[in-house]
Amino acid sequence: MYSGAAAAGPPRRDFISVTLGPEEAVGIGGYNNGKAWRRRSCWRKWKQLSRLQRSVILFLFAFLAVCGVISYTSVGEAWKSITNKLLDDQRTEQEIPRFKLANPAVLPAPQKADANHGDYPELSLQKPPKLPHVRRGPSNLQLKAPWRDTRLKTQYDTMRAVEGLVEVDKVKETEKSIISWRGAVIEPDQSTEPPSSKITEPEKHSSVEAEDQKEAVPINERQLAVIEAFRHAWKGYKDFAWGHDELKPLSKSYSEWFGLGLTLIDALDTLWILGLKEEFEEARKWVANDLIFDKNVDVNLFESTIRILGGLLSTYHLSGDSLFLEKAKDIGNRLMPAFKTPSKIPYSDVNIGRGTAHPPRWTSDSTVAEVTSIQLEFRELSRLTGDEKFQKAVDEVMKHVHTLSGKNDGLVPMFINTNSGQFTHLGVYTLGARADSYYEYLLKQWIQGGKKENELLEDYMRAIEGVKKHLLQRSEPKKLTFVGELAHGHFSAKMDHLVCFLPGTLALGAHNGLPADHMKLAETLIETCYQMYAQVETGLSPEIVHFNLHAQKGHRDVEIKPADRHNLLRPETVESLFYMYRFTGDKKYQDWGWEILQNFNRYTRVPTGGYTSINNVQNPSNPEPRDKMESFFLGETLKYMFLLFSDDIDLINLDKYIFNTEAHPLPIWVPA
Ligand code: DMJ
Repeated sequence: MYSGAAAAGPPRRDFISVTLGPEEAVGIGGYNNGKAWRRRSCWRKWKQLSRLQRSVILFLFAFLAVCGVISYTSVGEAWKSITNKLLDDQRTEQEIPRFKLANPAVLPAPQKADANHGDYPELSLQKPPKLPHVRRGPSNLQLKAPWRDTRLKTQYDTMRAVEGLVEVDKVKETEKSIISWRGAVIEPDQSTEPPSSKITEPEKHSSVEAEDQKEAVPINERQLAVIEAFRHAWKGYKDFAWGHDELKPLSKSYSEWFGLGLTLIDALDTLWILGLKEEFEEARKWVANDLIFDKNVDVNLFESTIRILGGLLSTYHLSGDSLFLEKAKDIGNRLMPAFKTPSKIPYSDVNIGRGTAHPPRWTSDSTVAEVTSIQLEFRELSRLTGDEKFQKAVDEVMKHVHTLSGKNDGLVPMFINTNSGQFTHLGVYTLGARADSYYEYLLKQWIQGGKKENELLEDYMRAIEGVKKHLLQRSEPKKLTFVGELAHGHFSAKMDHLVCFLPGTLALGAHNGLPADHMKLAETLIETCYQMYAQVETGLSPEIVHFNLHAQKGHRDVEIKPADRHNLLRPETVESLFYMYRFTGDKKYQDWGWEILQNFNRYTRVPTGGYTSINNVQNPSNPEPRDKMESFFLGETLKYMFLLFSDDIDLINLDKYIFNTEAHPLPIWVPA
């Protein structure tokens, strides 16, 4: 062992002993004599060689000399590059920031989250592979391309770290930009400060460069729990329902609605936002090779617009991959026959292979929410393609509905006739099924178009006044404000879970300059929506609740009828929680969402993959799984969860994007 003790002993010296002979010892003269002698004897030997022998020796000398010169040059080069690399590496290590998990969870990690989520290796910025098919985004976008956002890359890097997949790639000092796997050309992050604990108003940036310099916000534990849930759901879909519409997780099979891979398309932009690269790539391949719209199949205009057209458009915007725009154009064109009606109010169903459309078999009516909640998508399609026919068709519907009689202080009936263009079944008003997204799209179209289309705003403002006047009541005992229904002058204390989109929409309006009392109403309504979960045995909301208007001993605010006690994994409450957190920064909204996620994990998660709707939210010991995972669980519910838990306001910035009613973000044409 080489130790301090050895070093302290007498110094050990290695040496060679040389004995000098008398001739050498005398000095220089003796040495010179020997050299002259050796030279003479060599010359003699050379002369004794044949001419051939001399030529061979000379040739060998020449050859060795040439080799020597060549190898000197290449060794020199190699040496130079090694030296440079070492210098580069040193610089890189000093300059590349280390990502660390910040923002520890307030609540404990979910039961089923991966055990090692707490161990986050330090990692360096990596250089993900460049994908050949990914192109930069559309040239006619008025927005900063979303894929320049360093935050999206940070999420992907963090995911890779969690999976232990990160390879530490050294980034050359000269390399100023990095190509992310999303096709985004981005600048390396300058710093990785933990996110601020409060969501603040977005800063206004004068240039793209300024935005690229902004600090990245790491993914936190709750977001990781959402990613874990998503992957579990995706596993079920991939194993048992790949390319089909919906997963049946218990029977390990699938169901078809349109036969168009609905879950896969609905989930594309969620995959992107969650940073699930491999899954996105696989799904993208399916879209490229297997998504064929030329099929003799009837699809519902509204559902295929919000899920398929909306999903493809938003994925196009996020990825910049023109494949998705091509597919969006294809389905958009195939849906257009729906508008060929006497009134221009579209039919509910279209055969996308044959190019024919029709109303449901039993009526010539369409649903009001359906014909007025396809506008964001068709308008955006016109803007991207330059073909105004899409926008013209849907704008006409809105203009027509704007002028119709039969409204009650801005509240609309649930049906509209495709022949006459008039409302039918007058006198019933709800913000739930069949009318809900009419209200949502009034506001959202106004925002999408740069807040210029006054009729939309007028209709929205009037409708909210109508809600306040006719539909608001308070329950007992907790005095929760809820939105009921009106049927021929009679108030019903019934509220669909679907109505829980409203607090989020009201908050979005207030954020965009509408009256502050909209925000107040949003705050009271989101509390009610949360109670629709909290007051139920499983902590999950039923499809419909009835509120108690009179205090009764032992009764809660929320009553549930046997026919209404199912839960379809719907997103509306989580959606509103997301908006409320973004606009207030109040962490209670994140905590409520976290409770809901845990209850989904507790009662709807199927061990072999996927989540299922349940029949009975009131029975924790047997919630009666329904054996179906709706596509909006991946398209909406988990996406809004992920965004709710994020402290990064630029992760789908609400001043730049507007979510369609299926949670697919589309650009605001004139962003704030
Ligand atoms: C989704 O398809 C959309 O959110 C729609 O607006 C309402 N229904 C489901 C989710 O509940």
